Amino acid sequence: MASRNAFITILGRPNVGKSSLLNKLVGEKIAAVSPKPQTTRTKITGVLTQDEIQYVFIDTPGMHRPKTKLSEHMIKAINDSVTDMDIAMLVVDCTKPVSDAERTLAATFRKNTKAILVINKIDLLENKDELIKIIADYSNLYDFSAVVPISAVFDDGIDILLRELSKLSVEGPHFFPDDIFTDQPEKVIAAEIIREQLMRSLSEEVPHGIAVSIEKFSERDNRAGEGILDISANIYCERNSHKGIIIGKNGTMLKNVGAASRQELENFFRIKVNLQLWVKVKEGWRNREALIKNFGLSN
Ligand SMILES: Nc1nc2c(ncn2[C@@H]2O[C@H](COP(=O)(O)OP(=O)(O)OP(=O)(O)O)[C@@H](O)[C@H]2O)c(=O)[nH]1
Ligand SMILES: [Mg+2]
Repeated sequence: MASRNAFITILGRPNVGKSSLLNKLVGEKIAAVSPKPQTTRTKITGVLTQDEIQYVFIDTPGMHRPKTKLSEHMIKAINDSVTDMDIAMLVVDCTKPVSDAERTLAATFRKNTKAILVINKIDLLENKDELIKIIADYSNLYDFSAVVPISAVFDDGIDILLRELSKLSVEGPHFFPDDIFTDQPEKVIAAEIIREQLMRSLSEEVPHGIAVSIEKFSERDNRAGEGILDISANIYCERNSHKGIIIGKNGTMLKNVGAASRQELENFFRIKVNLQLWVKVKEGWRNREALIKNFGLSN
């Protein structure tokens, strides 16, 4: 059969479950997920090849009103993704009413944009009849090719979503090797795994002001001949007081984040990991272009 492809941009407001859905679709945890809005900061590409069809998913940061230079870069990442977009997947949270973020995103769709409305978190609906009104409200935004209610966490409706996406695929080459699921470098994935744990463990403004950079990433054999991956990472925060919070009383916070990160890193890289974390301060880096660029967060 002739090969086909589908380039799909995942859009939506913060915290609706875009990255959770991306991970579910590609079957690997490639994007950080957390209960806090604005977890995703850059475009993340995920790839799924099923027989003749290759799906390329672009996860984007949640659409929000920018408050820092970093935020402006995040919005730019969204805007860059919607130009030349073939297929849009607008992800919404069924427990939230239509917001300006969805209106703004739908307004970027051109007449010929094929868009699917994905209504996520349906596991949270007590009464499934509520879906009818939710679908009607969101359907006013655009003439969607399909509307698919799902639960990314409970793997409900994902097969139906893929079937709808397959209908929108077009004849054409596979742009990635068939066995690849992301084009993100391993170091970036490692940094995101650590940042995800920090997002989950810290509260208020602290996690949003964190950047993680991998200083060492190398494999060796220990004396028993077992493979070990040595990873050393710097955790940057915006203030001295934040540094204290990240390290925690007697270093417990950092120790717990380190233990949880190491576990996740071992799961992902399927090798024993030796992890070292260092906390450093870069005053107000989210408003400093050079540092944003340095952390790989500018487009
Ligand atoms: N109950 C429920 N929770 C979900 C579902 N999908 C995602 N979540 C949760 O919603 C929260 C946000 O998920 P993310 O995948 O990080 O959301 P996002 O849209 O990528 O968020 P940003 O990157 O901040 O834009 C996490 O706590 C997820 O576990 C779902 O189907 N059901
Ligand atoms: Mg995300």
